[in-house]
Amino acid sequence: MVAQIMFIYSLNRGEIADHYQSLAIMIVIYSNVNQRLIFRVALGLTLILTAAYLAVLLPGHSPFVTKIISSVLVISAGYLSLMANRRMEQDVRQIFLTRLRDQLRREGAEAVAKLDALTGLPNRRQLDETVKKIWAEGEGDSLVAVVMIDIDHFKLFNDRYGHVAGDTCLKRVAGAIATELRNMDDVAVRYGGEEFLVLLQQTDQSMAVRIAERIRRQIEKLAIPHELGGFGVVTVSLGVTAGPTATHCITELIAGADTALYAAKRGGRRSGRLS
Ligand code: GH3
Ligand code: MG
Ligand code: MG
Repeated sequence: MVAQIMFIYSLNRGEIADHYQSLAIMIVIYSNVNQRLIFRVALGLTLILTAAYLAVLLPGHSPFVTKIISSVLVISAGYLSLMANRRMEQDVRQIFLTRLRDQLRREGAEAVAKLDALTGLPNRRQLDETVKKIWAEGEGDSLVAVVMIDIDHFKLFNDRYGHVAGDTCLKRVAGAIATELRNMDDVAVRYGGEEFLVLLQQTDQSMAVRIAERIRRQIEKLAIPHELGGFGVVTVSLGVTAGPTATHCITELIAGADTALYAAKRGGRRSGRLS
């Protein structure tokens, strides 16, 4: 368009031709501001348009003063619209970065809110989400097992060794539980104070019992001293239930595992640890 304008200018000897620079200015503003070309492209285009304009204007027929004024106007329009283009590009980048940072912060905060602060295990909020997903995706043919784990005589442990040692014990027990989970889909959750829940997918009762026994032995192997616990080291009692998602909701499975757990507790914590 600038080439066309300058071509017409070179043919037109009338006074009106001296004002053609206003059209070139509009084209430069349009490409730099309205089209929002990326800065490098806008800069290159502005240089080419300005050079083309000046190449025709300066040797042309207009009076000297007109040439100076037109040149200054076109160059100023190019410079100012390029500055506007650059500012807009920076603003867009800034908005993008701010949004990205906010999103990452939000996602980070959400992830942290689903973790237990002491043990680093997922908490009940995360459990609720996982449960919703399993029951929604299972379409009735999924087999799920729940293992409830409760540290034996933990109150006595706190009384004997103090709360800080109690916290350390909880962390170590949580770590032992987590390391015993082999399947990516299995989840270990800190369910309450000294209670943990393990959710096993596509696992039947006998398999769940074997996994629970593995967890129990692993915790015993930690050999955390517990003088008042009755066994010399920290032990846990466990309860297991399994069932298809089609006929069991999570509340039923947890209630079943809980009943089994308390039967194990009543059974003396040693002999009936698994039910
Ligand atoms: P049982 O063998 O029947 O399970 O007895 P218990 O003493 O383990 O059970 P009880 O429910 O009487 O006591 C649980 C204790 O767990 C009491 C509470 O102070 C302790 N506890 C709960 N959460 C935490 C925690 O975050 N840190 C520490 N150090 N102790 C905790
Ligand atoms: Mg308890
Ligand atoms: Mg307990």
